[in-house]
Amino acid sequence: MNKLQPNILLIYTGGTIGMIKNANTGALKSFDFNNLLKQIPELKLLSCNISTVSFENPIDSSNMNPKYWVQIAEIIEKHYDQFDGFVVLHGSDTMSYSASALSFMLENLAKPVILTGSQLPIGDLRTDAKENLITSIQMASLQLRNKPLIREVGLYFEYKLYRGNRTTKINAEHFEAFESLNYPHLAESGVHIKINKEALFAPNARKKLVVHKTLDNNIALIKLFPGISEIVLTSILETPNLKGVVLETYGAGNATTEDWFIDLISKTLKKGIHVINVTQCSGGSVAMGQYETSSQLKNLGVISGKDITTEAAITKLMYLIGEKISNKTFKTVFETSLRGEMA
Ligand code: ASN
Repeated sequence: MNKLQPNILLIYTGGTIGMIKNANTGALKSFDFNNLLKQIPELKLLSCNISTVSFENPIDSSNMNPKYWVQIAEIIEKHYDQFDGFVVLHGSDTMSYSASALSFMLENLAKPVILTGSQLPIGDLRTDAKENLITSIQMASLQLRNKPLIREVGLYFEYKLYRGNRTTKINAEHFEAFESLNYPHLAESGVHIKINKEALFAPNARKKLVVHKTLDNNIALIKLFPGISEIVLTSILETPNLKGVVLETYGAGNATTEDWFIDLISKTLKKGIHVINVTQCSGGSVAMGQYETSSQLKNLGVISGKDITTEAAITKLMYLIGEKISNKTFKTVFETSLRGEMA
């Protein structure tokens, strides 16, 4: 390796970027990594040393789960000291969940971990994969006084680098597939790469990387809708061993004030199940107490997700329950921004 250049580890997990069409059915399925790399000889021209590691069986990211998140985190942990930056090739479908999960799992991260992928396979003539991959590697290689410039989990897609735990996949068709509505992008790639320095996360550089690997998935996600029935809601909230719920409410954190609903939430909280209020809106924040339709939730002790995305709320809940945070402090810890995921 050329020591004067940053060392970048490319981690291939799967996704459209490395898929090919099944000749008989026309459906896209994962392909092997070496073939993928052959498609981009330009990688050799970049001013960094690239090493690669691949999942043994690359996946469509719709098959993503916490076990794979642990695998990715362990690859990063194992190679953390030898590399200056990490680029994770990942399907776009659940990329925001993985970026959020990794942000919580990698405490005191002081190097870039950039997730990217594409909407069209790398072998396709009109592919968006090459730009996404090449610029992600360049962003992960950026240094300031011999130290990585980006020191957090990012997501790069279609000319923009976002804070990973602030993103949501918003489009299955457009190349611009992601949005970060409550936080500005970290960098933009045009003729030049422009870094939005004030938006970058500043970790405590004196602390060592701690990798958290226990995620508890005894949680549920409930999206309210006008007409949601007591019987459905009750059956979800009575799930054995349920420890937490992300409740997608309306607008600024509002919900029906019908007695059965309030009683059910109250009973759930009394059982020690954490209830997180997040908004169904793509942008904006929960502000319990702003309307009468959220005051009771606030008084009951429902946790405010503020302006967090559902993806970050789900993974933060898995992480904090996995960390066995006490019931006494859980609300305060959840309502604190740990990795820049909320205001
Ligand atoms: N189904 C694919 C995946 O998430 C979609 C993509 O990568 N664009 O793996």
